[in-house]
Amino acid sequence: MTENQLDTRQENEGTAVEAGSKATERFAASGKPTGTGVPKERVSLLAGALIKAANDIVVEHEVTYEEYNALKAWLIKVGNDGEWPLFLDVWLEHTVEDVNSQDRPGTKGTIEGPYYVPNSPVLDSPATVEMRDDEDGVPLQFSGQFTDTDGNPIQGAQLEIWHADSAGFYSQYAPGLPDWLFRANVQADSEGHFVLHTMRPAPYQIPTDGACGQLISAAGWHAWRPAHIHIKVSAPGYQPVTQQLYFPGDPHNADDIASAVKPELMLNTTPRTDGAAGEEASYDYVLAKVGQSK
Ligand code: MBD
Ligand code: FE
Repeated sequence: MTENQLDTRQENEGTAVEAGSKATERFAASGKPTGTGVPKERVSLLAGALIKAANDIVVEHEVTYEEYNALKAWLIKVGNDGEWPLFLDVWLEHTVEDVNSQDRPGTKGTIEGPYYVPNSPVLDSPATVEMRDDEDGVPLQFSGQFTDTDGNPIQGAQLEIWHADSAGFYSQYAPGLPDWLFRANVQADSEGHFVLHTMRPAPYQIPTDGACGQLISAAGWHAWRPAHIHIKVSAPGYQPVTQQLYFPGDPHNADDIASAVKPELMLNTTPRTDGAAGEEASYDYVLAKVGQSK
């Protein structure tokens, strides 16, 4: 990116600190950080293991004082930039998700990431997500059906989606976008079918001007995620699934910075068969009952 392009991007998108502080606030308000439920024995075990792993790295790689102080300054910057949600969701959440979904039958999940917003507009299927009048990009008709693991249709299923626009920006995290742009909660019909009209999102670069971006450039990595649609599905009596769908052929499917791509999460698009503009794709959801495991 040239300096000019970087300036334009920051004007459109806001800064890492803006996006980071919103993600940090949102996490604080989400009800997730209660913490008090983790027993002392687990805290001691896990914090002890983490500290030991860090100490082992120092020994193995003979870490210098210059490197130690660079780490200290960087960790302070992660907090100042509000980028703990971004850092953790990019470099750690994928393993937490793998470990916690390994016994759940049905549709694969993947990470939630830092940009979910609850209480998006509730729309009955067939639905059209909020878009601007002059919205750029390729229209995408996304449909599917919810069944249980025996193939029976599920009633009362809903599908929350959120994704970036065709320039790679998320509403409520980049300035100047309508609050509910590309965010919706679609109610499937009584046979579990849903149809949703949206636009194909663009590949996404995590903010490059904050602490995470500093790490990426200091290490010579890249900041890209493949184009993806975030989805949370749920139905009464079933285990919810948080996932993302990706597009075959995206060069970043193979080197997602967040390590969140799985082969089961590819959305195969074809040109619309009814002559309408854009593409269509379908994806069926198989949900496990509460308590059901492999
Ligand atoms: C995203 O859109 C995302 O999905 C993740 C995991 C991290 C940063 C931005
Ligand atoms: Fe995302």
